Amino acid sequence: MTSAIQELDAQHHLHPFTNTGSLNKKGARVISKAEGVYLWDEQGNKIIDGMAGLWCVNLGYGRTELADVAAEQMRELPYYNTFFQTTHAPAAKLAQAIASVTPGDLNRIFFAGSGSEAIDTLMRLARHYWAIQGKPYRNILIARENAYHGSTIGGTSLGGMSGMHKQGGPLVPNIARIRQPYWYGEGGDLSEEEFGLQCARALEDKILEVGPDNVAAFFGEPIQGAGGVIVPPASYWPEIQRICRKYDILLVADEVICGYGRTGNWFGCQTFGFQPDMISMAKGLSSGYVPIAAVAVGDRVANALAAHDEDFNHGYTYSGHPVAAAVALKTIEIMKEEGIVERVGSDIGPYFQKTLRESVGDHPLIGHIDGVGLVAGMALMLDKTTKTPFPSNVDIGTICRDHCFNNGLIMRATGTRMLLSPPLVITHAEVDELCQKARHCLDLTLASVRELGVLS
Ligand code: PXG
Repeated sequence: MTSAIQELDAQHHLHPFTNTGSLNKKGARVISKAEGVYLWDEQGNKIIDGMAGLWCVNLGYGRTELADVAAEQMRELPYYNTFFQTTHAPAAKLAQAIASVTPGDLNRIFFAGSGSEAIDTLMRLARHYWAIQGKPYRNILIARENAYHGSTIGGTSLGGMSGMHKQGGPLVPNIARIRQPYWYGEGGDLSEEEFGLQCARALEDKILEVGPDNVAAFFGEPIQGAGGVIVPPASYWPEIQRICRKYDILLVADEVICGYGRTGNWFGCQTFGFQPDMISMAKGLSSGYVPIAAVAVGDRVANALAAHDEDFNHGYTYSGHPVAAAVALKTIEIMKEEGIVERVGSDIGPYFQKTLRESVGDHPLIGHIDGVGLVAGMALMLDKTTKTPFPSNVDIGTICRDHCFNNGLIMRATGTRMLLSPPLVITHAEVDELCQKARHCLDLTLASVRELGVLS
């Protein structure tokens, strides 16, 4: 039986990253309301949201302060643009608030509506920077395999998702890619530290291959999120930074998931010990309550733009949208007042990592757990002792994800990895509940796999 909402949805709604025909046959899950770290579906089932929406609802659901500032701003000034030498208080104040939390000299803020738009901005900005240095040939962008940088044509081209590259091309030219630093999956016999250095040195090899004088920038997520929560070895990012500096290449961090406290610092680059020239941010910037994203630019690029007597011909109708900016400003204020980032770094983050490992680390399906702060990725293995993966005809991630949803837990599956990224306000008791549910759903997954005859 499908509900009236499911019917409308099946008739008229095209969903992102979805097989439309197959979804329409079974009907989409309808989420009706939310509070704190919980969601309720149309049937009244209560579900703990282990993914903070889509890595974004960091302050949890039901924050009336955010609703109130949105309503006030809509009454006062619902829209005005920031083109044509105009500004307004929410955009200017938010730019200052962002600069107050970004590390180093990342003090100039450009606004966008989504992470993908922020990435497109950074791609254009990196190339434009070199063009105004008189080096337009420095236009190759280097990124990583299995990176996710959004789904506009720019983000798709920069990202390293083969399933996306196959569709809607041709892609943006002059993008090169290097391997990802996935130690558990690809590290072989190397120590974590050695593997991290080896992966970083792949950047140097690529720079030398394409010619150092042709490279504009290196882009990377501090932790690859959608790629499966790939946490790089500690040796990785400092070496990447060293190589970028050696060849005078811009270092760009995509902080769309890691930014705003997820890893226990305001930004992922602080957790991994490097200082980017530019960063992107979205999601946690407004705790997902309104669409807004931004790019923070360091002195090197900001000063070059200021010194160059020409417009940068780039911008969006909703760049610095006043309602979105007011909500983001309030989000940052709440994060500061409630000490959210410090709590992730020193209390709930370590508690989550420890409890998750104690709850599921010894489970027969869990080969390895990666994670820091309030984000984790778990590798599902057919045989963890011999590191044997599941055969490709067994969609183990989807089996596990469906058990989770049917048992009151949202966990995201990406390939054979299960991901968690709960709201940053989650309590200790809620972490316990989440981890117990994860264990239970892994048991159900194991039973399903046995029924399929894949495991005895
Ligand atoms: N960069 C990173 C690192 C992201 O994670 C984007 C850019 C693009 O942001 P927008 O706002 O344009 O979506 C993202 C988005 C998933 C999933 O399934 C992850 C994202 C988006 C949708 C799904 O894990 N991340």
